[in-house]
Amino acid sequence: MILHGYFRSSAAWRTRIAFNLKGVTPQSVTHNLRDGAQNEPAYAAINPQKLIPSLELDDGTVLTQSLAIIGWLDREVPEPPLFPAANALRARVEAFALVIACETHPFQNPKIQKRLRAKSFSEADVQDWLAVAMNEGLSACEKLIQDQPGPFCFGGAPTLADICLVPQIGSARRYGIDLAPYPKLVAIDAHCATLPAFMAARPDQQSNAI
Ligand SMILES: N[C@@H](CCC(=O)N[C@@H](CS)C(=O)NCC(=O)O)C(=O)O
Repeated sequence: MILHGYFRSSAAWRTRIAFNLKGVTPQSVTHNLRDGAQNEPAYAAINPQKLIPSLELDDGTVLTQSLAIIGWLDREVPEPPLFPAANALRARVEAFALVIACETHPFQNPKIQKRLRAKSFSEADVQDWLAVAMNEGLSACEKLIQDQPGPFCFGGAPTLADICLVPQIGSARRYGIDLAPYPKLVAIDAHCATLPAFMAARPDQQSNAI
């Protein structure tokens, strides 16, 4: 099984956390997004969206989209579960994850930033674009867990919500977003950092980090 990733890709980071939590270690192949390796024909043949990550299964099947890869992994290796058993709570976990994966992270993608710069956005405009997108997403996420006691987003065990949150907080820090308005999210991120599965998935822990 081959996980196509890149140390700084937050979507790949999600899958690394999930694999670590399940105790599964796929072979890792890196594609340098900065050099545009995701656009090479060989990778486009694997993932028609030219996005990281992709997972090549041993029978040659290719899975794309980090949430689909994590869902597949959770069904293949049920323990520990990455979703709560209670139906409504599971829907809340999925909604939280989708706020990040569908409504927040896509705005910061390298190809989107490139398009903005090509449309003559100044660096300040690009930074503002990133800050608006991240603050909208993080602000919703902080509210979505207001009733939750912690230490993870939804209860006492990590779920897909935490798997999506940690890389998004990592991106927010990288882009200099003020996290003071999000004390619950910051506390959960700090708690996740105490778990080896989360720690080992960090970009700076990857052998190909540059
Ligand atoms: N929704 C996708 C997002 C994948 C994605 O956007 N990956 C980024 C890196 S985090 C990427 O490959 N970007 C390439 C580019 O922007 O050219 C997923 O969750 O897998």
